[in-house]
Amino acid sequence: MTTTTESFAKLCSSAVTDDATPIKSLVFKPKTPKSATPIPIVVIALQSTTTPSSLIAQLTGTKDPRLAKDDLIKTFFAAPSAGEFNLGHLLNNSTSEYHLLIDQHLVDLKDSTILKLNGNLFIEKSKAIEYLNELKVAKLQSNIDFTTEVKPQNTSKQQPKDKKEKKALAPSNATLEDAKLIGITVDKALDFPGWYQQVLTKGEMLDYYDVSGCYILRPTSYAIWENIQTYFDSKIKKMGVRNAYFPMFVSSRVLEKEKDHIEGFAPEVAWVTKAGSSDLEEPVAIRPTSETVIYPYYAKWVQSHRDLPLRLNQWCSVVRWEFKHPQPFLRTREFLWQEGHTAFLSEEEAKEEVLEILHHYANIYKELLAVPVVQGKKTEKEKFAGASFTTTVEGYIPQTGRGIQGGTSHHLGQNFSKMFNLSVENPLGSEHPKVFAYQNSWGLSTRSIGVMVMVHSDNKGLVIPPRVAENQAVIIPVGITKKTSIEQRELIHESAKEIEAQLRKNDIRVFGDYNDNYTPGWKFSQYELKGIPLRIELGPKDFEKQQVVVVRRNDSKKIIVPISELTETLPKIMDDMHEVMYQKAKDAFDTHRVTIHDWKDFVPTLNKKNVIVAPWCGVMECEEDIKDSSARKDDGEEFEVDEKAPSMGAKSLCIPFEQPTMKDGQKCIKCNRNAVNYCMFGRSY
Ligand code: 87F
Repeated sequence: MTTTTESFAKLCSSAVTDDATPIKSLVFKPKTPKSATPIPIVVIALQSTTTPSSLIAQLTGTKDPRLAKDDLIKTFFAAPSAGEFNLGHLLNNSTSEYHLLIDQHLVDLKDSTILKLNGNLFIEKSKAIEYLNELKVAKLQSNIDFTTEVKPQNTSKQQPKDKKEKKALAPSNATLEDAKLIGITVDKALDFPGWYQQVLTKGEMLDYYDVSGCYILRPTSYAIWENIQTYFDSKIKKMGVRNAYFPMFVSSRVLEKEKDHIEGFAPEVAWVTKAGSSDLEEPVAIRPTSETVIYPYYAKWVQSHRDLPLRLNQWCSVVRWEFKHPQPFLRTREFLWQEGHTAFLSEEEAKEEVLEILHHYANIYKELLAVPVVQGKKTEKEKFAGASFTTTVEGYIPQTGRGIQGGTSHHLGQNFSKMFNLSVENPLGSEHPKVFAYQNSWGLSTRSIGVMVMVHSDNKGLVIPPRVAENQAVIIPVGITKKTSIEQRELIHESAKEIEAQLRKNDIRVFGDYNDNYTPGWKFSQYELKGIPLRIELGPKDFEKQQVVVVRRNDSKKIIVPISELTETLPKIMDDMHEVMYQKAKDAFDTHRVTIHDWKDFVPTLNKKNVIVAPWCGVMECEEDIKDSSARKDDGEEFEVDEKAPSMGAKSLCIPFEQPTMKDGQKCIKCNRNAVNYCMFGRSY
């Protein structure tokens, strides 16, 4: 036995358990040219599950996979033979990739189920899943439904020629079998990045594009952005902010004006250097943010203190040519945002606005996206270099245990007004020195949509909070069979259409799906995948009782509602859903935001997917030390196996406005200095 399989053996027991569920571990080898190295396919399934190789081929995009012979299994996993191969041998391969497919029936078992492996080894299901999840080089696909029918290849030869044949291939016959292929095939808990990609693309939120780091926002996600816009736009207009639009191009001369602050960002600035085939005389930059575009005009427009405050906002896209791994919504080379830029005569007014805006940001997360955030101030190290201070809303992604910045509101003091000469005569008289304006800038982007998806969506697809969903409800006629008379069928369709019109009149965003070619079951899966908050089912029996069945996407709760009460009940159901979704997310954040006082607890706590609140001295070198010292996944007892993939260190996320009470003489979590406040630290996006 090798050392690695020994560590797997520790998870197992050899005590015979009579009612254990037997599982099989199979290795397949796809057909490859002789000169190529095959990528093996490992299938972990219940003994009772049939695992057709045609489906395995389709899922892995490989050709003709066959059960692998002993030599391949020896080479890849150092197992003595195919017959003796089990989960433990996967640890022997830490360098070359392989596919790993996990049976849905296995994932669906209770966590405490005891699984029987070959070699008379027994392991608890939860431990096995956790173990599989940690495997580094596996291309993991989980929740595989091995009963799924394999889709025929769509070659022109196979296209149905006449109407009769066409009908035979219509979805009402393929029904749920097809839905299973179209649905999410990756478990959120097992392969979070793979799950995120599937949820977004199959949910029709977004599509990939042929420029790396750029994505298409499809109507479903753009509608969410529009709802955020409508909400925030009305809030800032009430505050006296006006919208405007400035050009997207910045001359190098103007961009240079902000030299000190731009310096660190310079590598990310994208430039237009050509028109057609000829070089531009002077290249122009594409705005990464608009301070340098806007402030020269503020200086021009503000001539007297009566021209202040000047408060403008623009909705636009910006470009930052990131080189880090792009992630839809979270890190993209072009993204949509709003940027507010304001100038005041007094510092107090400006500072008041910074917090008011931050409060609106927190409410976009809480009241629209049902996502909890912590409000606070950035440390000197993490603030925007051009700001006198930066405030932020910080979110949390449970599956990765990482913090994520959700929006920032900066007080710029007089830093920019002095640079751009944005000044007015002193209202006290010309004998007094001129006053430079006090400025703020603030921004929130489409990243917020990514956070919302990561927090709420599940293995059935998107879960969109009702207040931002493009469509809040879908009406689906159900229970219509061959025996249902034409009259009855028409009555149900008409009633559904009436309900639709009535709800729409009351500003509920609803549509009906009356397509007879698809079964209700197929439609249910489709709208679950797309995250429509409510499904309204209307069948013959419901019609008789003048009621509908309302099903909530977030928790599958079913509620019977009299048709006459639907318009008043649906908003209440949606408010309750929102509350439940928010509370669930808040519980996750609250239980994973851990207050500690000893450095020895820092890394182990961090490694349990927590963010940390700890007393801190406020010294930048100490913050850097915390980041460096937490960079490796060392929980104090065991070092990470894969030295090449060290986990990132913890950054300071913010100094939360809501502070635990500080004990007299409390020391910093890391150094010997006295603590000045509690700071939230975490691995972050
Ligand atoms: C990337 C390239 C060039 C961030 C950049 O947060 C410049 C920058 O100035 C840059 N990335 N920033 C800071 C943006 C500050 C501020 N701007 C207005 C905001 C909110 C909206």
